[in-house]
Amino acid sequence: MASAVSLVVAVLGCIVSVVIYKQWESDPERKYNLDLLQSYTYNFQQALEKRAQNMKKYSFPYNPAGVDRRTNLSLQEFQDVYDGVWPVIITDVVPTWPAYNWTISYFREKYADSNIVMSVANKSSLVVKLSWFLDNIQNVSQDSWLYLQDELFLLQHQELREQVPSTIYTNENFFDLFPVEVRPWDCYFLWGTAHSRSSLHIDPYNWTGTNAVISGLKNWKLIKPGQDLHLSIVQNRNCGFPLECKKYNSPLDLFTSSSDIDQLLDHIQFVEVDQRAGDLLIIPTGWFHQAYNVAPTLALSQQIMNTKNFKVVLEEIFKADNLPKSCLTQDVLMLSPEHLVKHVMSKLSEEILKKGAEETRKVLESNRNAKRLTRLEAVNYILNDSEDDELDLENDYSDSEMEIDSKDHLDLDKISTVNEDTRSTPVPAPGPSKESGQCPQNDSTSKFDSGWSELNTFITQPTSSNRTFTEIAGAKNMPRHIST
Ligand SMILES: O=C(O)CCC(=O)C(=O)O
Repeated sequence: MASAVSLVVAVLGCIVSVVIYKQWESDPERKYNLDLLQSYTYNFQQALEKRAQNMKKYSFPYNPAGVDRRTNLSLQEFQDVYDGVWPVIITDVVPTWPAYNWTISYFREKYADSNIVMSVANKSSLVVKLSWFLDNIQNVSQDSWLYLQDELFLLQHQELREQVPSTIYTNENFFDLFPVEVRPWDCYFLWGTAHSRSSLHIDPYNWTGTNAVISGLKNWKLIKPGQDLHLSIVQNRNCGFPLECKKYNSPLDLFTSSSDIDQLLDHIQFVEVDQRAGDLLIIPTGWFHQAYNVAPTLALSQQIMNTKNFKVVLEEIFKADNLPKSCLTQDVLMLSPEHLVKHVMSKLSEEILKKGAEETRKVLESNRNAKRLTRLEAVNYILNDSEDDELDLENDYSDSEMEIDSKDHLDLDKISTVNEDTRSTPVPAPGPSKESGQCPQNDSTSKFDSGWSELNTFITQPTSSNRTFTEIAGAKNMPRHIST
């Protein structure tokens, strides 16, 4: 009798344990970060299906194959239908920005003499006076165009940066939790002549990109994730940033007319959209994109890492060997996205942070000290159209054109100061011991790293074997994107 009771108790005990375990296992909070610890894959197909479901909650007449133009879009609907999955144009935000009033005459009056980084038909990047660009803004052709692409211009002119406020769609941004030394610069100044264009790329760390057109007109080709095998992506390239990332750029120019490009465009799924003055385009993680300026166009691009894409971004950071996943312990399972990002950042080595501070200092200095082209030099350079003949003017301080304008002077200390807030925030899940910010590689915990190098972060169908693409290049002194 006693043994029968023990048996029943044991069986009941087992059943209860299984039920409790099942509940624990299916608790989304409990398993929140398990996928990241193992091998994170963003399932685009699933995200599309969820989007289709979510669309039913709202009455908007969506264009499921195109880019919707939205006003009064609630944050909830943005998150349900677009964020992290499908591009959208918001039409009622940029017109409220002070920056929307920027004109050529405003820049001529206040910044004519400022140094700015310019690329010439995607072949090379130079530093010129802004007035030089403005003088030549109409002086271009299909093959010879100019594009100011400067990540530091607004950083160096805080009074301009302040005219670009945040939006409800971009308020949550975990890049703010990155140590300032490795935090991506946050407002890319893009002023292109007619015919200028970006490369075909995915943004660094596969972030979500935003692009605000202040004046002019852009045409975009945005390629649905999962088709990278058709895009001749240059393999095995890194961004070269202190916080490294994989670079996914294509040499293809979707805005040239050739039978190969026409065939490709017949074959792949992409959306084409015009972005007018006042439009804010939000490009989700995983979408290759290329922009073409139909007319002279002034735009600002920024980046978001938020609840929808933070695992993709973190995966890219791990993938580029900035730190091993073994730095993270099982304890991170329960962390909120925000705490998880802080935790990963707290594991970056001092070496990476030092490199970040040093790079920033060097780039700012070289930009400030750059020799600027004289009008004749620039015209000759453009006319010579020489692909290999890159000008290396940044370090040539001997020319009489060199000037350091005190009005452009930047407070370097401010920029390279460690973000005490982020660095000192206690994180609930201490990993392996961290000597001076370093996370030691520990083979005994490498189970989390298994299959790491072959990891596919982005899938579109359950059977596909697509690689994750997060890309960017960088003009030689511009550690961010869109050059080839
Ligand atoms: O406006 C452009 O030229 C493209 C910008 C872009 O793709 C980016 O900032 O990632």
